[in-house]
Amino acid sequence: MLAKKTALITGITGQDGSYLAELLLDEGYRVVGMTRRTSTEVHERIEHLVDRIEIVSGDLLDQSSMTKLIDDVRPSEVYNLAAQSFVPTSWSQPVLTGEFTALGVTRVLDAIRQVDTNIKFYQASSSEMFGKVQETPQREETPFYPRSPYGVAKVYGHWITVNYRESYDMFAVSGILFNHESERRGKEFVTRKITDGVARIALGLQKQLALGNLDAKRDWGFAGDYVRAMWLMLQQAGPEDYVIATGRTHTVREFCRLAFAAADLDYERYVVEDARFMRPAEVDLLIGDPSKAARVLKWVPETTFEQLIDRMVRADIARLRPLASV
Ligand code: NAP
Ligand code: G4F
Repeated sequence: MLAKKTALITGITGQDGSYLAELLLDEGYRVVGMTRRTSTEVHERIEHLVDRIEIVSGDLLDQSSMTKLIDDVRPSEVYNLAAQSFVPTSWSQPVLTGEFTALGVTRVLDAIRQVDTNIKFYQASSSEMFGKVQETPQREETPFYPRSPYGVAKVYGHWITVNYRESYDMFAVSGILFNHESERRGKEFVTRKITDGVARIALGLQKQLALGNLDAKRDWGFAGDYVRAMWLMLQQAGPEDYVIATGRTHTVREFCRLAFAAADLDYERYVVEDARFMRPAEVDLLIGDPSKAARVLKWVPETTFEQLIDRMVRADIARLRPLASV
């Protein structure tokens, strides 16, 4: 019998970490998740998995904890999902964002270099790196032009991954993922803010929904589909970078229209534009070209935009319904 492969996931408590842990357990892996020390241990997204995964303590800010952890766990694959991932926070905390989201990648890579260069590494890169887009649709070769400290940090994370691959012959890949969402998405991100708002308005718990730029366009997919692409990248014969996207783009306004319609509401009656949610520099349009992923990884997204919105609205209504009857 083949020995079980071990995967170490940084950021296991996040949206993607929870879906990736489910996928790797289904694939027969021993799954180890790194969490950072906090005074309260709320791991809502992985509560249903706690009996099947191992949780270890570490922090992307601390090199020695990362090296010791990799040495103790001896994973065959490392998925580096941990980051300060909310774009607006990267303007209010630019240095911390750089420490987590940029230098954090080097810390993980260097820990692997010191312990065992045969460990495979996945870096969670982002379509935010394309920023003020230089080409449409965006593909693996499209030049980067980041528009936020977060985007700049992710560009660093991308290139340090490429550099460790080329310097130390490591199996290190950068997955350039476009926006992916789910009912587990943080409520500060626009899709979940909208579906949570729709549910509250439908249940009489809220009257209005204040949003920023309704004209921004994103290529939105379902997180459950995207974590499969991460895994597939590490199962290939050689390390390469991939764009993961649906190839379709929609405005925030369109997301609103469909999400409110899913609860038989007209968004124009409830959505108000609020300058507080505008950004100092915006990414106006993202649309990815996932043809390399389709050709090499045989990856295609399974959930449509409409299905994604529908499942998110239904989940938020089900979650909030008990509050409405109090
Ligand atoms: P998320 O829900 O915000 O999760 C981020 C994770 O990082 C959380 O588990 C968080 O732990 C952890 N973390 C933050 N700082 C840390 C530190 N110093 N040490 C250890 N852990 C730390 O993000 P996500 O949506 O799952 O995204 C996963 C990754 O993909 C991120 O790197 C993100 O930037 C990138 N990405 C996301 C998308 C998307 O559309 N979702 C697209 C492209 C790229 P706590 O629970 O302790 O906060
Ligand atoms: O949902 P968002 O906050 O996601 P954003 O900035 O695209 O970043 C997400 O996707 C990236 C991949 O491209 C990830 F790397 C990153 O970690 C994160 O997961 O905003 C989407 C769009 C923006 O154009 C924003 O200006 O929605 C617009 N928007 C309009 N009103 C709003 C709001 N965004 C938020 N968060 N809140 C609003 O009220």
